[in-house]
Amino acid sequence: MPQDLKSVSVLMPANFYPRAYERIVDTFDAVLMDTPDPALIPADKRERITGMAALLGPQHVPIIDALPALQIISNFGVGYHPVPSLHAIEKGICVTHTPDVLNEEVADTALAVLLNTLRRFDRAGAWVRDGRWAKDGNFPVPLLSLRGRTVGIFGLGRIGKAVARRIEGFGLPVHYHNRKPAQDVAYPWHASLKELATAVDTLICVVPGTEETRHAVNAEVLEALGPNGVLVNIGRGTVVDEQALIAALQSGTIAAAGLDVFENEPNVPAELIAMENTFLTPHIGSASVPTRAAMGDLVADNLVAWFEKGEAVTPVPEARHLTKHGAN
Ligand code: NAP
Ligand code: 8YV
Repeated sequence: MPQDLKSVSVLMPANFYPRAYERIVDTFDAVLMDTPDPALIPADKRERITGMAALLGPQHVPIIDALPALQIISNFGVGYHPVPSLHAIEKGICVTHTPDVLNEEVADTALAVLLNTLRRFDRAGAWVRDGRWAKDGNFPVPLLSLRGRTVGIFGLGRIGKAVARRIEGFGLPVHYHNRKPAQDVAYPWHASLKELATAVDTLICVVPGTEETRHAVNAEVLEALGPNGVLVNIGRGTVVDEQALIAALQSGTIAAAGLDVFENEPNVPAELIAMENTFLTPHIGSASVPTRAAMGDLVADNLVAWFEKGEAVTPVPEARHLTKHGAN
């Protein structure tokens, strides 16, 4: 018999993303807690909390360990932090994420970051707003262009393919590197990231942040990209060795970088901020109200499906074997 969802206790940050917050508060017995500190879990809820919604990070490990009845964690975002997720899954707790609903939005952002890095529309806009057009004359013509480029995609998955379709629309060739060739595309595949970087002059990173991808974009890869090279990172900050990138941008090893994600968010190295040849955005890949609402709906839908039907809608690949039947 389906559970009365109002009797299901779900832990969630009080300042959670609006749609997810509203849906969870309306549907479940929501337990609100902004700081993930086990000491703050109300004593009468500790044994009762079976669901959790979060933007999962390593700080959640003690919370996971403090909730003996926890069955499912619904993560806001397609990328999921490997540390708390794998820790939870090892304990038999299902972890879900929000794939597909943000593909096109994030791909739009990737192209916006790439175009701004090359053509500096941000600074051109400020030139008008700051009255410099009338005062100082024409906006200085940018050195770089998208024209004639060959684009490499590191991580041709759901979002990577949406980026590739856009690049094709801009009339440019696409190459890629995944661990294995994708079945449904004809773009040239390269067996290593260095081989990809050698073949292209524009590298867009859309891989997840895992142990395997940590600092995959290093000094050697940047050297292979070359002096006309442009790096865009829309995946995870850990994928790029930031110190190697700073050195490559300072020395002219590559021409420019556009970054939406950083190693130690929200802290961005002062060197990257000070440089003329960087375009930086504060992790806004999926940031529009409609897309964040779709993500919020999927966060809530995963919890509802788990407690009503016994299976999540979009478990992360490592949790696909978990069902409510096998949980606490
Ligand atoms: P996805 O469909 O799983 O695609 C990931 C791709 O990366 C796959 O094609 C995979 O191919 C490849 N890959 C994984 N590990 C690799 C490795 N070690 N070496 C080479 N290739 C590897 O994921 P998605 O939905 O496109 O999302 C990708 C990532 O984008 C997310 O994990 C998240 O970190 C990031 N993201 C960022 C934002 C933002 O706001 N900036 C928004 C959404 C997502 P193989 O398995 O064949 O290697
Ligand atoms: C963030 C993202 O989750 O989905 C992902 O992996 O990186 C983004 O969509 C979102 O910005 C929440 O902070």
